[in-house]
This record gives sequence, C-alpha cells and structure tokens, in this order.
Amino acid sequence: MNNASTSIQSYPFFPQRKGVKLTGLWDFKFLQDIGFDELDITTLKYDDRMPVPSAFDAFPAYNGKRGLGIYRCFIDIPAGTKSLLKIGAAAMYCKVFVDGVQIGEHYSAYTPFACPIPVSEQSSRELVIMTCNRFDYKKYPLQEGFFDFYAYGGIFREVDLQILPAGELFDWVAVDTLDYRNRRFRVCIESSGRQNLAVTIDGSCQSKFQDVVFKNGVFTFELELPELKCWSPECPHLHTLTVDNGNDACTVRFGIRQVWTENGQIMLNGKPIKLLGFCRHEGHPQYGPALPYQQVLADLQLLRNMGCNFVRGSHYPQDPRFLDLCDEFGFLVFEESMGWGQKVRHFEDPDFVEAQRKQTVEMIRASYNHPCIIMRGFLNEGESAAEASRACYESLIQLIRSRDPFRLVTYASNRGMKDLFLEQIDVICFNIYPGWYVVDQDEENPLEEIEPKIDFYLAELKNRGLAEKPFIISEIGAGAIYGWRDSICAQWSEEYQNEYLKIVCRKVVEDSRISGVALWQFCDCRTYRSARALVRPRAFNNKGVLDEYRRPKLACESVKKIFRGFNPHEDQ
Ligand code: ADA
Repeated sequence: MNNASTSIQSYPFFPQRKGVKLTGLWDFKFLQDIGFDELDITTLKYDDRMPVPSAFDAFPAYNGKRGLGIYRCFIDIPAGTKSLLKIGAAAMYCKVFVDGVQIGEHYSAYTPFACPIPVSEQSSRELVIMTCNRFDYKKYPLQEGFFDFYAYGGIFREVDLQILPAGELFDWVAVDTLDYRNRRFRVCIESSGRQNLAVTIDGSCQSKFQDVVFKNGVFTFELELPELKCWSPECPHLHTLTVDNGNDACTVRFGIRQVWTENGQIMLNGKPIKLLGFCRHEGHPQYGPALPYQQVLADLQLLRNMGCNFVRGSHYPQDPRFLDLCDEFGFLVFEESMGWGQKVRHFEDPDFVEAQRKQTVEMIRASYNHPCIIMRGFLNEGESAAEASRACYESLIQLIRSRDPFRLVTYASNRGMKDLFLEQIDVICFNIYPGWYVVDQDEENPLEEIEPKIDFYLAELKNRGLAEKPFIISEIGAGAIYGWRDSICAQWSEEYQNEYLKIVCRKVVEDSRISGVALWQFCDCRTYRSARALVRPRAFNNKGVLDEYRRPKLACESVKKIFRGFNPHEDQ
C-alpha cells in the first residue's frame, strides 16, 4: 500500500462547505400495516431509537419484518441559508421530509441521492427519512423477492448535511486518464455557472491548464503532468485534485491508469492482468448490509490475505468507503447495478427500463473517479438469450459507454452460448456451476465436470469468433456448511468445496485463455425467507469460503495457496 495516498477523508470533499455527518442515534418508528403513501408523518410518535447508518431489520426487534422504518433527527441550519442533504443509500425506497414537507423521494436501495433543503428563517429543522422494505414492483421495480439475497431496509449509508455558500457551486468533478504514459488527463467540472477556476493537484497550484471550454454547464480542460505516478494494483498511487472558484471548492481523488482489451486480455497501463478474486455481498447477520467500517476493512484484509486482486461487487453498487479502500489497497473492481435474474417481462416494461437507466447513471456518477473500478456491469443473469430483451440490453450498454467511456462494459451471463448480446460487450463474463448444479444427478464424481465444461465454453466462444474478447468466470462455486466435515467429501461438506475450488483456481491460473475469476463467493449471505430456501440450508447461500461471521472454511487456505503462487508479471 502506498502511504502517501491514504487519507481519512472520503471523496468528493467540499472544503468551503460547512458540513455535518448525520451519523448517530435518530428517533425511530416501525409501522407494519400502513401504506407507503398513507402515512401522515406530522402526527407520528417515535418510540424507539436507531443508528444511522443501519439496516433496521437487522436489529432483533425488527428482524425479518417488512414495513415502514421511519428515522427522525433535528438539524441546525443557519436561518436563511441554502443547504443540501446527501443520502448515501436509503433502502429499499424512501421519502424525505423537512419540517413535515416532502422534499424528495428515491427508489433505488444502493445508490446515493441529494435533496436541496428549502431555505427557512427557523434554524432548528426536523428531518424525517421514511424508508420502506416492502416489495412493490410498481413503485420499485429494481428489487424483488425472488432474488437470492435478503432485501433489508433502512438508511444503509451515511447522511451528510452541507451548508451551501452563496454564489456559483460545483456539482460534480470527473477525471479521466487520456494517456497514462505521459500522465495526460482530462478534467470535467459541472458547475452552476462560469467563473475563474484555480486548480490544485496534490496541494500544488497548477497554471498550465489551457483551453478551458465551458459548455452546457461543464468546464473541460486537459492537463499533462509527467511527474505524477500511475495507479496499479502493485503501486496504487493516488492523487487529489481541487477546483476552487473563490466561493466553492471540490476535491476529488483519482488515479492515473488506463484499461483496455487486446488479444483476449485485459490490459492495465499496457500490461496484461489476470483478475483473481471473489464476488462479495455486503452483509453480516448483525448489521445486514450496513457494515461498520471495521468490517469493510477486515473484508479487504481477508481478500488481500488470500492473494486476491479482484472483487465483483455483487449485485449492486458497493459502499463508497469500500471503493475508497479498494483504491488504496490496489484492488480491481467489477461494479454492477442492482439486478438478478430478470426476465423478458421486465425488459418489455418501460418503467423497469427507465428505473435501470436511472440507477445506472447514479452508480456511474457516484463512483466515477475510483481507479479501482475497471468494468461496469448490469442485470446479473438476466434473460439475455431472448430477442425481446435486446432493446433493454442495448440501451444499458450504450448508456454506460456514453456516460463512462473509459471503462470496460460487461454483464454476468448464465445463458452460455445462447446469449445473444456477447458481441456487444468488452469482456465476456459467465456465471457457471459445473460440478455443483449438475445435469446428471446420478453422477458420483461431479468434480470431473468442471474442467471440461470450462474448456467447452472457451472452444465455443472461439468458434463464435469471440476469442478476441477477454473471458472471465464471473461466478463459480460450491456450497459448504461451516464446520460440516465429511470423509466421503459429499456435497455441502467443507471438503467438497475445497476440492472444487482447487480445481477451479488451478485451471484459472494455468489457462492463458481465462482473464480472471470471481469465485462465488467471499462469505455466506442470508437469503430467502420463503420455500425457495429449500435449496439454501439455513436460508443462507453457503457458497462462501468464509461463513457469515468470516470464519474460514477449508477452501480458504487452498485458494490462498494458488492465488498467491501466481504472479502475472513475473516474467516480464
Ligand atoms: C447465481 C446468482 C448468485 C447466486 C448463485 C447461486 O449465479 O448470480 O447470486 O444466486 O447463482 O448460489 O446459485
């Protein structure tokens, strides 16, 4: 890790704005029987307290309950001043009220949003965030009960209050590497108006930026600073850029790195990389997805210890604190939007497509400057073998390419060679479970299925003319119940999972046609409360190499040995 780049500040950061993190205990009320649009919050009596951030239904009093989780606190905003509320994630959907008046609503569990707070002559203001964890496709089509991970509710991520200075403000700052060799990069600044800009990189004032263009509320200019260091997994150098108009300022952190594909490989700053890692859900039995910072850090330490350089954030955008740490530790990330096994009926529904597009834009804007993110994906295991899905898939591919042209685009497919849209993406990602979900249930040695199946896909992709695209196994794994040891190495034993993952990991590191793997999965996660759990003992997805408390199963050591033994840059 590169000490010079580490920081306790999270980004973007607005040094001129007075701000408060609204973390801490809020008043709380849970209501099971009342509708999301029926409640009059002005008469509500709060009878409990709940921390922010939190998943309220991870707490014993509300475990497994579905309804409204209403959080309230009082905030101080100087009279007559403009302010902005930034909400990291409020799940599954929410309404925001200040002094009893609705100021915003949001329908996406894991993406951030902002609400301007109306100016008032009163300085003490009542802030209420009403979350709802009830499935309601009409309101919130992005998340449904058939998804194989538990849908929690609450304010999962931090809430920030920013007091805004009068005058022109910065909305968003983006930095893109144009050429890593001479450290040339482009800066785009969304601003509420044209002003003179001062630009600082790593604390030194820059005078060499020229040709500033201001068009449609966006400043654009390029900088070339050969003295800057590049970002890579081995040396994750990070830099800060501050823009200042004398009134407002914004600091972002970025890395100089370029990613592209060439001859079936993923290239990072001109070197081929093999991605070795896991799919990771944000979850813990005690906290749900609102993980304490300590746990986020511990997860990354565990991944690093297993020799991983890659994480797939399944199946929704991950916590920005996690992404900040991935930047600092040098992890490579596949970020994906919320999606799981959606069908043609979804893709034919314009409201669904619109909700997908909206969350995609929110995801991209939130994580744009993280060098760790090298690819973006969407619609995990959607019905990508049907012609009727084409319009939705194409619309999301184009949207990502237009909003984030410097990253790779993909989606995790479980349709194998029947998938219709592989030609349109940069990296082929297949979720496959040979040797676990077997075709022949009488087969006594299902582990023997694994390698031939992977070879089959590689050969078929080549026949289809897709060998030029990097191939990643975006999911593969086997369930193991923690502590269940078995001398005949039967399914659900730690032994079976261990043997399974040894075969997979060896194959991935040895076969140059495979650009990477995201093993399914990092740790066990809570899933269905319905009879769907009949294939999920304990109602957990047990394919973690750690259990839900991060206790290691047998396979951890084997994965570690194989991943750590592999050094992709050894002979270069
Ligand atoms: C799918 C899905 C995962 C998980 C996995 C499994 O591939 O993408 O979320 O459900 O299957 O364990 O079967």
